[in-house]
Amino acid sequence: MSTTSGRSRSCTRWPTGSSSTASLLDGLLEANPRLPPAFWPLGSNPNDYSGHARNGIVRGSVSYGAGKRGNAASFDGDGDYIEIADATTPTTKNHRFQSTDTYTLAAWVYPTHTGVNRWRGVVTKSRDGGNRYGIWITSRERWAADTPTGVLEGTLTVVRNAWTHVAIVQDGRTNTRRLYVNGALGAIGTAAPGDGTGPLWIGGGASTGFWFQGKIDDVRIYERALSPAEISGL
Ligand SMILES: [Ca+2]
Repeated sequence: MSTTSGRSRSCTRWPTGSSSTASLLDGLLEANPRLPPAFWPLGSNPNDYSGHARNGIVRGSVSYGAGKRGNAASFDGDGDYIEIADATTPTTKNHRFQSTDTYTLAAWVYPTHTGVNRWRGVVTKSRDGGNRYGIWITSRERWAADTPTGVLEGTLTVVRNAWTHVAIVQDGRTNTRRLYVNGALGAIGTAAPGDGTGPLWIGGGASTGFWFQGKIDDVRIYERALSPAEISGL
């Protein structure tokens, strides 16, 4: 490991994880260096390992324990979450998207308590202001992609105490937005704007109080549409 500051960061890997995960990330970074993903492996901290310094801040108390890819972040459902501030500089990814933009938001999720007439935010961007997007568990206990123009809700009931992979894929070129649950298409709708300037939250909808209870692992944002095969490999 280099002892010099700055460039030594390139040697840093996420605390725990599989080699296949590393290969997928590295390939994407090389394929599209201008628009790489954001990546929160949540092994022991809320840091972004994509190289874009989108490190999170823990609000309340978040613990780390056995997850899907190494460790995961654990939330008690009572107001604890990770906050990633909206970026304001042009050289830092801001994670704001227009309806004509293409992106993928993906995470592994292990709910220990679900909606039961109450929505729960899993990974949500700018929920409190502007055009939002994000992964939610709805009050009907279903996985969903929420936007200001409508909710894309799957039909499968959320399974508690089990890992489920959830991904939202928006393709601005085809004006579509898809929800994938464990790699399978769960719902499809039209693309929506998600350019609000509020923070990204892992573990809740912040001031809405729709806290997530359980574990979240391996949160990623890509600025391209991952294929179903790629999603299944996350
Ligand atoms: Ca992890």
